[in-house]
Amino acid sequence: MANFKNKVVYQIYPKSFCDSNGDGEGDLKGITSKLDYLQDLGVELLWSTPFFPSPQRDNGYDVSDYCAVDPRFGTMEDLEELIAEAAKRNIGLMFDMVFNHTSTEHEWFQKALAGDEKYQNYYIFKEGTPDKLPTNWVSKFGGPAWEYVPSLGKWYLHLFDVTQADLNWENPEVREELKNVLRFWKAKGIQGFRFDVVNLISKPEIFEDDLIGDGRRFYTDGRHVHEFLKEMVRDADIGDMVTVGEMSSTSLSNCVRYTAPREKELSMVFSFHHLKVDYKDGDKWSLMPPDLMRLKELLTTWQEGMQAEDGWNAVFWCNHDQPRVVSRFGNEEKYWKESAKMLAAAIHLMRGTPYIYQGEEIGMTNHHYTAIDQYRDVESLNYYRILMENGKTSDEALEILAARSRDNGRTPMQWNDSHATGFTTGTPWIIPPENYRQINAAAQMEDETSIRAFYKKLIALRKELDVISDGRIEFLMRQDPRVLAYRRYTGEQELLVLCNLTGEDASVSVPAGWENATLLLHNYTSDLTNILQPYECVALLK
Ligand code: TEU
Repeated sequence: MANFKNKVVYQIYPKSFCDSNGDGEGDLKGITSKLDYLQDLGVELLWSTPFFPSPQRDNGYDVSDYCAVDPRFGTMEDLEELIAEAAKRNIGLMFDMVFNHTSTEHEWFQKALAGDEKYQNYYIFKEGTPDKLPTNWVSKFGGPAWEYVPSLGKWYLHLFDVTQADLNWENPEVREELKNVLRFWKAKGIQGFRFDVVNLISKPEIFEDDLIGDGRRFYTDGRHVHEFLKEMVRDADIGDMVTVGEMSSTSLSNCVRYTAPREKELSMVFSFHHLKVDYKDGDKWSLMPPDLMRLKELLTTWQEGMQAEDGWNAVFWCNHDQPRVVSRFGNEEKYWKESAKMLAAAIHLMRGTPYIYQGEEIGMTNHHYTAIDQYRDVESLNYYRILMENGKTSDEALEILAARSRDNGRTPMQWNDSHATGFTTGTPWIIPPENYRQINAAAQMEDETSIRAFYKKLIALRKELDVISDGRIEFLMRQDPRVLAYRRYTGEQELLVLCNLTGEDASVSVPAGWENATLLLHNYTSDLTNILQPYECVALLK
């Protein structure tokens, strides 16, 4: 099995990473041109979100051809060059497999629409009349999860956008098609795959109304999901690759099964419970300050729960669907540097494989847009309308979007302080935050105290110290609402990590036996005392 415990994965959102041809959108050649930057950082795996042909309703998560490159991102030759150039730098690629649904522009769906029953059976069609939805399930992007096709007299299921039709995994032909996609990309010499919302693939036998929720309990971690994953990994022969499943609203017990080596399913999983601690009543569109105690509890439960059963977490704060962590759980003004470093240390020293999302390593912040025409994301645009329909004013809806929009994570990578952050010579497809003149990669490259230098150190330490990549974990100071504290240990080494999650001083007592330990990492230059300063973090080794 591939070693993914001592590596750090860097996530690239190609559209916003680097534009090589001046059309305002990032592309594959742009990524290749930045490989030296990534090698210098020390990351050994790159996960790129989709660059396959797509109408781009959901920025590439609506795939119309799984085995080709969208011309807007380049050519197959560009991709092969990227793979080869990355390999020279000891960097492996992971591609994003969006197998829960296809774009409605996909050839399969088009054939289904034209009346071909073979292909209708690739999707989830239900006979009916336009006045009666098959079930009351709600789409993740708002509105009903079904769309009526008058020419067929049938509804089709779409858990996401209306242009993202859910595939019918119960059909063995569908599973075979998808295995062929994996075989195709594996043969190109990539190292791994990320599977989009892969715990939603197995739908129930009977489709019924959800009287207590939005329908997710009927298809999340569904009845055949473990079987389907096992079969896919075995038949496509990807058991030796690095695989990560994105698990929507999942449970710990399922994630143990997805990742425990004996199950032969996936290397690791993303779960999102810790990124909902600022959702009021669990609603993403209802603002509340983060509940730090809840955050600690969730991190503890998942770290310890996965460890007990030999499961493996992907550990992360940011991706292309999330607001920037320094704006969210840190302080992007007064303690920008300190809080960004503390948040990095908090997860990079945990048990699991850390993921860095482009720009996180330089402390990129939310964008703070003030007008709806600055937004691009289909979810944000839908919810702006829904929030207003539900009685919010435009200003209130914009305040919510500014905190919660997925576009916060999709602004151009801030390379330098020149035109459009150095991301493009043209007009960027989405407006960069104004702070790129201060916050950019160029400014941090030579600065040993930068956030980037701190990330670089964390990545290097994971390669050097088994206690970080492979040690056990035990949480300390569990009742303290301010300090996240844990101990990692192997037979030979021990690591103590203390992180002040707040913008206020917090007293700690360093546990007995640590007085003479080595100071491995610290985000303040002053001496360590038993008062942790705002967002102070420290790692001690013995
Ligand atoms: O996201 C899955 C998903 O459900 C969320 O992260 C979603 O964006 C959020 O819960 C809505 O509030 C994956 C991809 O990461 C995302 O970009 C795609 O839009 C989605 O699947 C559909 O493919």
